Amino acid sequence: MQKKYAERIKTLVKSLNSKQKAYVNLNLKNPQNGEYLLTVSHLVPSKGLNILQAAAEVAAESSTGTNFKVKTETPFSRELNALVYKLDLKRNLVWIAYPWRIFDRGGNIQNILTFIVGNVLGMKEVSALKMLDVWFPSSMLEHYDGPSYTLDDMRNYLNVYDRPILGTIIKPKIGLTAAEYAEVCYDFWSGGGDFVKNDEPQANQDFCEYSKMVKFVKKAMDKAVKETGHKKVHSFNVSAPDFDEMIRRCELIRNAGFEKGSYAFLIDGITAGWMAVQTLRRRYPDVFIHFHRAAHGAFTRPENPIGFSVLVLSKFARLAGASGIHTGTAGIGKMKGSPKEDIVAAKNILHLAAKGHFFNQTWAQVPAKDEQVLQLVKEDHAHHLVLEDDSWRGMKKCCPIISGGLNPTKLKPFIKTMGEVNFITTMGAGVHAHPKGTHAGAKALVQACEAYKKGIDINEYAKTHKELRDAIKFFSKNKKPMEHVSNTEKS
Ligand code: CAP
Ligand code: MG
Repeated sequence: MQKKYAERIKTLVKSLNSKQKAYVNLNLKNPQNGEYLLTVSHLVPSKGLNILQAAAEVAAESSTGTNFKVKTETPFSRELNALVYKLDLKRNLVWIAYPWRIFDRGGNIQNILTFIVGNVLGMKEVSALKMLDVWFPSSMLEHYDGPSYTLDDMRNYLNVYDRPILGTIIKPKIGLTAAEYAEVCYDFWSGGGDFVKNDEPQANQDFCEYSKMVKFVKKAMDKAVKETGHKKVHSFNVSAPDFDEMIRRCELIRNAGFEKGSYAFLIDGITAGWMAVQTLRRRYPDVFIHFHRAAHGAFTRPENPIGFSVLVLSKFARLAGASGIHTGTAGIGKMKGSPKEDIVAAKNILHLAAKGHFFNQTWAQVPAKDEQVLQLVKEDHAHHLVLEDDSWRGMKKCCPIISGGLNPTKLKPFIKTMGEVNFITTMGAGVHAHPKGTHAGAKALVQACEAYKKGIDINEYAKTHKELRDAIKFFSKNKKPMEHVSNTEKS
């Protein structure tokens, strides 16, 4: 079997033209030596090409090349070629190593994505090209921002440690006046909820003028904090037509009297773009940067043969410095998803090390095997001579934000699927469709969380908690038809 496979590989290599040969090295020594960003993609070649020829064309187009070998190449430029270094012919998988020095200096995520999932997604040479996993060497990580204000900071602010942060999105998605919007915020916070977010398209609409919305939310928050004795957070959507307007909205919030920690900046990272995400991270390291991923489906849906996975999107969000990104409900809510996709993504952005679909990623900035550096760090640890802060230890965590068709009856099933409580959950309809309204919806969510923490079955707990009882009755009776569709099923 091995022999036959080796023969097939040899034939494929022989089929390469001189240009393609420069983008293939199936004997690449130690691709994880720190020089390369590594990717693995599912690739189906278009008619007339075999998988290695198509992969070589992808490696060329996504690094130094184009469709013909050019006379202007130099020995140095050839050193920067991306290299196809591994194939799995059975599963149509290709591994490509990118010398990460080709990327714009200064930690630019937009530039990396323009290289590796830019033109190549439109190439004639492939009929399917989906990046499934990506691997960053430790040596690369220290050049990228990573998160600054994290879930831990939010937990400290809210004094909430042993459960998910309980949130909502104000619904209707759009159409409330600023005062009506703030009322709903108050109803949720006074019902015991921690976190409210603007919905992803909420901006500066004429019926809900931005500065008024901010002002009224502040009033609602102050009232709720006073009455409940608990801190609250509001995530304001600062996505805007241009950077100046985005910053204006941020400054408007920062000058509205909110205390540090009580507000987050939400950015529609796909439609507003990576520069917006990184601008917010760099300008406001003391604020939770909330990456909403509206439109990600164009790249990530499982039935979509062209694009990249939720894992790849989420890992780049952490690299860019998002404090949190939506990672999906593993199919428990209304959106397409599966534990294999959504939970793997959530774990990879939350922890210092995690298994991906193909790579084990550590986010430590000191290469584990680099004895000398580790020795230095040990000394520093003892004498604080070399490094001031401990960010060398690793890129800070990025918080999974779990949302989309959830309601109190789905909280425990999701926690069990996730296997931990380190996430923010935001339930829109799951709170505001409650038969007794938002305040009761918030109480039902809090009660569902209490039941989970006490290890009491939710139906048992509902016997003595009427808001939860009403929620169970309503959401169980009104199961959406799509909820019965198994989430791994191809749509
Ligand atoms: C959820 C939501 C979120 C989606 C985003 C919505 O509302 O506000 O934007 O969850 O999906 O507009 O649908 P509901 P994802 O709670 O009422 O469903 O988190 O998968 O990116
Ligand atoms: Mg939304």
